[in-house]
This record gives sequence, C-alpha cells and structure tokens, in this order.
Amino acid sequence: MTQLVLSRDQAGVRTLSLNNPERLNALSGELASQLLTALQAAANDIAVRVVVLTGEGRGFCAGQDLTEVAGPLLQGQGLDLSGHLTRHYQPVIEAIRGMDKPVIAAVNGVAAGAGASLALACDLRVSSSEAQWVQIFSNIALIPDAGSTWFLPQLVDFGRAFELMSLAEKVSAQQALELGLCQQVFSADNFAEQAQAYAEQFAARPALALALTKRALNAAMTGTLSESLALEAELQQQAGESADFREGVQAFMEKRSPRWR
Ligand code: LHQ
Repeated sequence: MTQLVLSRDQAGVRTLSLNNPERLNALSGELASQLLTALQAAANDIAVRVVVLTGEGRGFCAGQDLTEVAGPLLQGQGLDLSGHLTRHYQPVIEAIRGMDKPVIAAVNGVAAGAGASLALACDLRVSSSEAQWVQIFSNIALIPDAGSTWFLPQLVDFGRAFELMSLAEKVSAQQALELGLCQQVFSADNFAEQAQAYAEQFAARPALALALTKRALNAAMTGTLSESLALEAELQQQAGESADFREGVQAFMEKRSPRWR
C-alpha cells in the first residue's frame, strides 16, 4: 500500500505530511482515509502534544483529486458527491476539530479547494512565503466544502468570504496574513524548520490547559455567552484539579519556571 501520509515525531510534535506530490497532494478517497487513521493515532498517543499538517513537495494540497472523479463524470455517470463528502471529508474535518490537541496547518505551498478547507479546519495556520491560498471550487462550478463555508466567514467577513469563493482569487501568503487566514508567514527557504519551532512552543505549554481551551473555543463558535460561562466553569474545575495547575502556582511562588507534566 502506498503511504499517502508520512508521519514524523520530534519534541512532542507529530508532523503528518500528505504524500502525493506529483498531484500537489490532491485528496483521493484513499489519502483522506489514511489521513483520518493518522489523525486518530495522533489523538490517542499521549506522547503527541501537537500535530502539524503539511504536504510533501511544492504543494500543500490541491483539493479533491480530480482524476478520481473525471472518468465517471465525463462518461456521463452520476456522482454521489454528497456521499463522498460525508464518507471522506467530514470525518477528517471533525477529527481535526475534535482532537484535544493543537493542530497546526503548515501550508508549504498551494492550498486549493478542499485543501484550503483542510488548512482552515486546523486550529492555527502558518504559511510559506511562496504559498497561495485559493477557494478554487467555483472554477469547476462547485461550492466550497470540507467546512470552508463555516470556517472562512469566521476568519474574514461574509462579503470577503463570498468574494474569495465566487471569484476564486489566489491569495498570497502576505494577503493571507493580512486577512487573518494564517497567524505567521515564514520564509520558504527554511519553512519546515520554522514551522517545527512554532509548533514546539505549543508543545512546551501545559497540555490539558490547551486541550480545554480548544474545547471551550470550539463550543463558543456555536453557543451563547451563558453557555460559554457555564462551560468555562466546568472546564476550569478540571484544569484546576491537574498537577500542572499546582506546579504552575508553586513555580510562581518559588519564582522559577514551571515544569509541566
Ligand atoms: C491535480 C490536481 C487535482 C488531480 C493539480 N487533482 N491532479 C470536489 C469534487 C468531488 C468531491 C468533493 O469535493 C470536491 C472539492 C474540491 O476540492 S473541488 C477543487 C478541486 N481542485 C481543483 O480544482 C484544483 C485543480 N488544480 C489547479 O487548479 C492547479 O493545479 C493549482 C492552482 C492548484 C496549482 O497550479 P500549478 O502550480 O500551476 O500546478 P499544476 O496545475 O501544473 O499541477 C501540477 C500537477 O498536479 C499537474 O499534473 P501534471 O501531470 O500535469 O504535472 C496537475 O494535473 C496535478 N494536479 N491539482 N486537484
């Protein structure tokens, strides 16, 4: 079986790299399935504190692998796109968002269509200076999927999201930063190293506090203020029962750096 997702561990950071570089890591059903398995393994591995999602070669991900749909489509066969999304994309997006660990997209090159959605679904995004971001779906008369219609308007306003989606404009790394699509832009020359160093900052923080923060932020996206206040109270109780909380306060009192579990 071709390994379509490569996995590497360093300093608590698991890097998952999409591995179909000849097609700019386009998403086939098999690639999506291997990605889901790799995300679930990362979620369940206590040694993994942060996950980085990136791509091999010059692309991050060019969206749906069009060679997979072209044959039947051009022969006039109906395609079950709805089933395709539910089976292949939805579990991946939910695995990223539901994981109790920071997931960082390291967008090393072009992120197009569902590839851009994949990046938007991550908790944080860093971009290579050479990367391009494009909501490319309307170029083939499709609508944005894999969560883009939900994530993008949370990062930019409705009008800008609709404009990017309708016109399929290519957004440069600098524009992506200005729009708030990514948190950092790193030079293409040593992008992987800088993305790793960025991820290690999160790996060095108290893991449970970050996990519960992610849970609270996720819930806040769809909830009310009252619900957020109630959830904060519940999750703060959990955080407060951790050894890390005790260590954090003790380290403060002793005027030293904390040593997280
Ligand atoms: C590709 C792909 C690709 C296969 C580059 N597939 N080979 C859709 C349908 C069904 C179900 C569910 O959801 C969806 C959602 C979607 O994601 S729709 C959007 C699908 N993606 C696209 O329409 C993007 C198509 N690709 C492009 O427009 C360009 O390749 C971009 C703008 C991404 C990059 O352009 P360049 O940097 O100029 O690279 P290139 O076009 O030369 O591509 C390099 C190779 O990768 C090339 O193969 P070749 O054999 O000629 O070297 C491409 O055919 C292949 N490739 N994207 N999605």
